[in-house]
Amino acid sequence: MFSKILIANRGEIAVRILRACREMGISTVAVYSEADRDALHVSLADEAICIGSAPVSESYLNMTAILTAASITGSEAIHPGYGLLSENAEFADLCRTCGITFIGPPAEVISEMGDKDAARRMMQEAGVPVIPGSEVVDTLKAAFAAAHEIGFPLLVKARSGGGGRGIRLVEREEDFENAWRTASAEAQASFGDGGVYLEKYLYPAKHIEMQLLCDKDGNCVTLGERECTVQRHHQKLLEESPSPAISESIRKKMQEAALKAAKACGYVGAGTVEFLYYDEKFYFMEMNTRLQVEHPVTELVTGLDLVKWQIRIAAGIPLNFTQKEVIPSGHALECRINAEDPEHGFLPSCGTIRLLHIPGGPCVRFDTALYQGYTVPPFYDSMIGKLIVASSSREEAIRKMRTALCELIIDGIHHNVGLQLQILDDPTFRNGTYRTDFMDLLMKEK
Ligand code: MV4
Repeated sequence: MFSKILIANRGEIAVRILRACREMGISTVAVYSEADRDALHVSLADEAICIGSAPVSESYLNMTAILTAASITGSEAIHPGYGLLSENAEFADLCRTCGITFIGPPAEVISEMGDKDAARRMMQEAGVPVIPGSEVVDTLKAAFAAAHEIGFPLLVKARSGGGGRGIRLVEREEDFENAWRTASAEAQASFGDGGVYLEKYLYPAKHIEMQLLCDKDGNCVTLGERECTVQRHHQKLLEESPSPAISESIRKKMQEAALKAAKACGYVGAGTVEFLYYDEKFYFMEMNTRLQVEHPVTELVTGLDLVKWQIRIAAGIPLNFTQKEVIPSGHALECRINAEDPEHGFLPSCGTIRLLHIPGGPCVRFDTALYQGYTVPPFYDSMIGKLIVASSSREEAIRKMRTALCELIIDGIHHNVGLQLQILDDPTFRNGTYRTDFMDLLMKEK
């Protein structure tokens, strides 16, 4: 087992990983930018190294600075968290070259699943249903031919995109050429790869993802699904497990498909297979090769600590349970708390936390890096915490979440607690039939 781990991240996920390490008796190294000098993860770590200035390109994405910090502190492993370098195959490979364990899948798997076109092809060959679509279309002629076969509306998706980045909706044929050219140019600018492919737009649908845990001996288990359909501008707002919308037989088939996906790419570590559920069928969308923001939802219904299992697997320790022993129970909900101003187009809000009161009680968890007096900097993602609750039924969990949201106090910045309450109170959310058009419809009501 590792004696020292460097956490190459910030905010709530850095605190989350630090806690897991401390519980395992592993020393911790935090890295921070000049803007994060007063951040919670810096004070909680055993050691902390300033790796650059505020912009992520100068600090949290600075691979050389991070690897240097790992080297001078004698860290044996690096946990990348989510976002940032967590799905950067080059970084995973650099860690390997430096003899430092990257806590995640092999670089090759990150690279394969990061190529959304190759991933789709691999899944098709493995017998996993994929969304009707095309391979990369790099000429206008090929693009139009594929578009005519798929039909409209369709999505143009960037090969190197993912999680909502590099997606463009095309409703009509007359808009297609411009959309294809623009999407490709934006992909080239954003990802250094202009490759785009087409997918039939399945709408409205549900977004359901399956959590996987695979060790280095080839043992792979699924830990149940999470429903992540409540999204605004491709940013997840609320997640829950189990999904209120799928039957036991669909769940079993989705689990089998997720295991096929893991086997096909030789997955190791914690991973997530994202599906779209439409017209009572499910389709592979993409595979995330990192720990997800919403992992606590799975932790609360399975009782497993996913971060600790990531660390154990990276250290070569095999799973000590089988699929039959994974018996999710109860219902969990997560509401993402963002520092943004709903009265002004959800613009990011920063400032000093004057008063912070965190709700509690049975199965109420608030994952955050906030503390009273902390100043939220303007440089990073606007998510400042995740409120996660669990109870015996979905109705009870919704009631518990509502109570916790009403108790939560974050004075000093704008936030989206009001919007979360509106979501929870909506009849379509409450009856579980909400789909990908949910937020558009809800915002129209406002
Ligand atoms: C889709 C889709 C429908 N059809 N792809 C991909 C990234 C993720 N953030 C959303 N994604 C989707 N990809 C095809 N071919 C629907 C979604 C989707 C969604 C779309 C619009 C509004 C809300 C959404 C919530 C979840 C998934």
